Amino acid sequence: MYTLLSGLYKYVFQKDEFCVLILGLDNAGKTTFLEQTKTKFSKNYKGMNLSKITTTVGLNIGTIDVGKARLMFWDLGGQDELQSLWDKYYAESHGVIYVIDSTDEERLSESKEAFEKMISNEALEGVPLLVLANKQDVPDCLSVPDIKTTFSDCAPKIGKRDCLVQPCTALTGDGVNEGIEWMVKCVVRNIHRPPRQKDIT
Ligand code: G3D
Repeated sequence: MYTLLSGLYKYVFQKDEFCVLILGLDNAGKTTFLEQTKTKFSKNYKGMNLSKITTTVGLNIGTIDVGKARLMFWDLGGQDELQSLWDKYYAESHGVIYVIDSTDEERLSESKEAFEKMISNEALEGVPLLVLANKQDVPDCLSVPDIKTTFSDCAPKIGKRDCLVQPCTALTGDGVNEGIEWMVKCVVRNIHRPPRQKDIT
C-alpha cells in the first residue's frame, strides 16, 4: 500500500528537472530576463525592480515549474573573463538561452563570435538553443531578420538541434512566455530521445 501511495505521490508531484544556461554578452539583458521569467512563472515570487538590475558579475540562479517540468536557470556573466567559465557548465545543461542586445549593433559580431564558440563545443550537441533578440522596445533596434542574417553562417554548426530566434523585451516581458514554453517543449521531448554521446560512458 505504501509503495502504491508513494508511486502515486511521485507520479502526481514529482518534476522532471532540467538545467538551462542563460548566456550572452554583458549588458544583453540576461538577468532582467531571468527576473522577468521568475516573476511570470512563480506564483509568490516578488521580483526585483527590473530597472535597478545591473550587469551580471558571477552567477544568478533561479527555478521555475512549468507543468511537470522544473527548469533551473544559471545566468552566467558575459564579460570576456567570465565567458571562459561557460564551458564548465555545458555538460550539465539541457538547454541554452542566448541573449542578444538588439540595440548594440557595434557588438553584434562580438556576440556572434561568442555564440559560435559556444555552439562549437561538443558538450552542447543536441541541446536546444533559444536565441533572444532582446530590447525590441527600443526604436530602430535590430530586427529578428537582421540578426538572423548576421548569424546565418552559424547554421551548419547549429545543425539539427532545435533552435528558435525569439523577439523579446525582457523589461516588459514581451516574448518571455513564448520563449520559455518553447524551451520546456524541447527539453521535455528530449527526455524521450536517445542519450547524447557525452552521456554514454
Ligand atoms: P546582463 O545580465 O546581460 O548583463 P542586465 O544584463 O539584465 O543587467 O541588463 C543590462 C541593461 O539592459 C540594464 O539597464 C537593463 O535594464 C537593460 N535591459 C534589459 N532588458 C531590456 C529590454 O528588454 N529593453 C530595454 N530597453 N532595456 C533592457 P541599465 O541601464 O541598468 O544598465
